[in-house]
Amino acid sequence: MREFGGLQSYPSRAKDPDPVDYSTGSVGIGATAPIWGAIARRYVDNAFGTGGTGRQYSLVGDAELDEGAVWEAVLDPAVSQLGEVVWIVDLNRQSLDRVVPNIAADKLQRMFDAAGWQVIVVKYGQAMEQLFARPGGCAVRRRIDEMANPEYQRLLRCNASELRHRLPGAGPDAGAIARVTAEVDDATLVQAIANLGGHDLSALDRALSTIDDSRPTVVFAYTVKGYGLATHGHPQNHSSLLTDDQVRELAVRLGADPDDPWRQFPDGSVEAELCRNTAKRLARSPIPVRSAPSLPSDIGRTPAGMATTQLR
Ligand SMILES: Cc1ncc(C[n+]2csc(CCOP(=O)(O)OP(=O)(O)O)c2C)c(N)n1
Ligand SMILES: [Mg+2]
Repeated sequence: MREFGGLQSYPSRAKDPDPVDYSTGSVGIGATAPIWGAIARRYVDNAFGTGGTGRQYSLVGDAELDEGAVWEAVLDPAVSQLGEVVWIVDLNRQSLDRVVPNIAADKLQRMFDAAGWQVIVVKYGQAMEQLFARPGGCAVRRRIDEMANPEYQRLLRCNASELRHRLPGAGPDAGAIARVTAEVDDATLVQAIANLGGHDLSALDRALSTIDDSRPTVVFAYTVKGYGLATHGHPQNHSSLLTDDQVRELAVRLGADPDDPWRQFPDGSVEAELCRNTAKRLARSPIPVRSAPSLPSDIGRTPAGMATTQLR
């Protein structure tokens, strides 16, 4: 896909088919680059009055928060003044090749809060909330809230009967939880367990509408890595490819044709209209490719002898 000019592994202003606002790379860069963008915009606005307006969004991985550059930025007093900065943390409990045993989301949230950021948490989606709203459902919520990451992650790979076996656990609420899981049908149970807030567009929409632009904002959006794919939630699913059979199964589920994967929505359909309007909204003027300035290979000052500040 990359070689054919498709989406790159990292957003790239030079290589992506559609213009992107920031080229990123290693973890940490995408979090902090828009902060520099916000500072630069303010400078341009102060100096020339042409900086424009608008938010600076970053999508940040939860394991990306391990990067030192992230915390240098969060602690910087100037950053707490940048109300246009919004980070959305994709909280999938997974890093490159493992389920992070203790992501301590509440500790992270307190650290942002202490640095003057607005903290918004989007934890559960509607299907999960409906499960919690059933009689006895608060016991299910408590159990999931208190569960360690690896145990929750294991539930994502279970069918309904395995869920009914594992979910009650061994605590005092086991009976109540078993009763709730007995009352819902298989498909509802399996779907509800993986229904985290980051996959619920209306929950995300509500969260984004509460952003207060007077200070930077971080949205902790709980998700499942590889949501909707056969590999979802699997600890080794980073960059993993689907088998041909899995692609066919996915295509059937999406109403797509695996032999014609690039087929567009029919002209005039609601979907085609939505795509067209979105493309229009996101369009950017093309970025001119400039040739690199030539650099001298010799600056005429060949060092001779040795000089050091470290020796007497
Ligand atoms: C500076 C740096 N260190 C290490 C890596 C290797 N690396 C690639 S992805 C990744 C973890 C990604 O986890 P997360 O940010 O949670 O994103 P997810 O894959 O869960 O979406 C790491 C450590 C990197 N790309 N950059
Ligand atoms: Mg992650």
